[in-house]
Amino acid sequence: MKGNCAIIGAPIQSGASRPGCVMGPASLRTAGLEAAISGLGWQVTDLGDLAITDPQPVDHPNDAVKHLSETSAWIKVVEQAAYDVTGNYDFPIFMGGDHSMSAGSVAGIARRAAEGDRPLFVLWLDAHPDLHTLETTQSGNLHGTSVAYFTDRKGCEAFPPPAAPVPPENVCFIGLRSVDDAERERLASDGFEVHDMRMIDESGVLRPLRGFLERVSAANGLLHVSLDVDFLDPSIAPAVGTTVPGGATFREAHLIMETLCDSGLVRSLDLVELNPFLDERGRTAELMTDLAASIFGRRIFDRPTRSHP
Ligand code: NNH
Ligand code: MN
Ligand code: MN
Ligand code: MN
Repeated sequence: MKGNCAIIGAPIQSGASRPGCVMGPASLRTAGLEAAISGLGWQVTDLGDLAITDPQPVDHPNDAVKHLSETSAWIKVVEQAAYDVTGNYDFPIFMGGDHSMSAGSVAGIARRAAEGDRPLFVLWLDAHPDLHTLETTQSGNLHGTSVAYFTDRKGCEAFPPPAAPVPPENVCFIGLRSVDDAERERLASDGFEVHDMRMIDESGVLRPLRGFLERVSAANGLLHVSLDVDFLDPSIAPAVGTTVPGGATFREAHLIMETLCDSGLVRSLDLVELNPFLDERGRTAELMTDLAASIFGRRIFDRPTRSHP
């Protein structure tokens, strides 16, 4: 047995512009996530779906902000679940739900990591940096605020206070290609590690990823990976409300997952933004499941191999 994995659903869609992410966990289960990972030698427990009860009304002066009470309530529930599950399992997978889920999952994992005196690092695989605050968001879609929230919360005070903010230097973005002005400023000034799609075109995915993994390893850090469907090119992953052309290819995405697996540093994973209402015959759910399997050890061959005599 390679370890204990928990899968846990957070059917939240209040942070996204288009409804449908509520079906994300069900779609990943239908695609066979549990069997894919248990087939690789892990013991997998499906903890079911989280739910919110009775969201408290929360207001904000920025009138653009949408569904604040509901999203705040979700962040609180997911944070507590992430804190609990990281105490009992080697490797939890959080199934979204839109990306506001990760405000809670990262905050809860960070609370756990701080107790164990290990620095938490976050790999954010996304077309977007999700660095808006409640003050700067123009769309009002709160899935665009998760990273701002768990790194310092300034401007996100309407959300529950995070116990242990993640330092921006510990967050690495790969795949960016849609960045708003307010986010651009923070990316330039706050010390995040940033690899946009042009850099991936120029260097490939391995060079930036390996550099980041070396930093995680040198710091004896724990690594959380947050995979937004729109990190992937829309031609292979249509099931997301915010497709952006020019995303990661099938092999770039798998190579990242395979390299993450080899590193042995990853302790938790978010699969977010899957909107099954927009999918084509389940192909995006299957791809997200296969990418998760790659992080858990699925590979074409066991290494080392010799392709030439
Ligand atoms: N930056 C945009 C906004 O705040 C888009 C955010 N949408 C995402 N993020 N899908 O991953 O509205
Ligand atoms: Mn996102
Ligand atoms: Mn995105
Ligand atoms: Mn998105």
